[in-house]
Amino acid sequence: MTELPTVELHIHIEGTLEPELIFRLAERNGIELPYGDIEELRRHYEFIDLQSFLDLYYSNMAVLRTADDFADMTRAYLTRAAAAGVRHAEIMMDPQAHLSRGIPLATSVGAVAEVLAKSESEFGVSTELIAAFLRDRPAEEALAVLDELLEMEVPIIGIGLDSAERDNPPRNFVALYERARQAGLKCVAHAGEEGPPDYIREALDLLAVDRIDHGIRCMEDEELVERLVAEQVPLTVCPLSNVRLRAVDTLPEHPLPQMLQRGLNVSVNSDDPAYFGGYMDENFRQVRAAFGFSSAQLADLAANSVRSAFLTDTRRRELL
Ligand code: ES4
Ligand code: ZN
Repeated sequence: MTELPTVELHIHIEGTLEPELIFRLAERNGIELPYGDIEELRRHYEFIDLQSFLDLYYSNMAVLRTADDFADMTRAYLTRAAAAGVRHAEIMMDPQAHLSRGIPLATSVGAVAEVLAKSESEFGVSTELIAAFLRDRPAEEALAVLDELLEMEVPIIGIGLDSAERDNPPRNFVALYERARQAGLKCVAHAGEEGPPDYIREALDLLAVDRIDHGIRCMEDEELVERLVAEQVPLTVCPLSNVRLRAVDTLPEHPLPQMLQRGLNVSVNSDDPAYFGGYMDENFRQVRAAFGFSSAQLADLAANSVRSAFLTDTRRRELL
């Protein structure tokens, strides 16, 4: 079966690191993993909240050491994404998570960017790279890393904000977003995943973001929903992620149908597919099964992704 052509706006490249590749890279780099085999590692993929996932996500990154490791991870994602029907992907990565382990930006970001430069010709997936900053680390560190990225002239289209959301509000990163915007970068931020609706408001008012990653908790705040509808702010929703991190209890209870019904600009995305049970194809398969979306609703979701992407008009027309 050929997959529905899709555009992916919310994906962390480090979240595509599959257990098989973790073991292969560990062996290649002479790293002793705290798990005897893949099955033992997989037993740790039961999460109770965002933090319990982040602990494993950061711990597994220890196998990423060389430029080849980052390149192999990126190629594995592009191969899988192409098979899932993804035609354009805007990919986040966490440079600080590697820099803090002693991996230079030239190795981590450099290798990912080099593979992405050929993704359209080699995999049929056009791509953009977004440097995401860790909100549970100091804002000064984020600023210094952004400055270094700008000096390196790595081809990033924008910046993001991720990691532990609770008690790490967008207001801590005003200077970072000001500098990014001055440099001509697009701005996105995770907000309203675990954090309160007010963090979505802060990301809009204080960081002037172009998109909100997740944003599902807007549904608790009617005034905010009305604003998001009026301004057609893109919300990059990740259904399987929300279930696995227990932002919602079950997929049938996910607010996605209500969000579409209200006229919010929502898209479906995979977030960290190696951790949450599936790539774009599986996210679409499961939301179709749970909600029985009509072809008009599926077309709305697809159109929302295309219009919310950071694309040239030429490429946007090709994807519509
Ligand atoms: C993330 Cl699901 C999620 N939320 C926040 N930060 C993240 N980094 C990677 N995945
Ligand atoms: Zn995310």
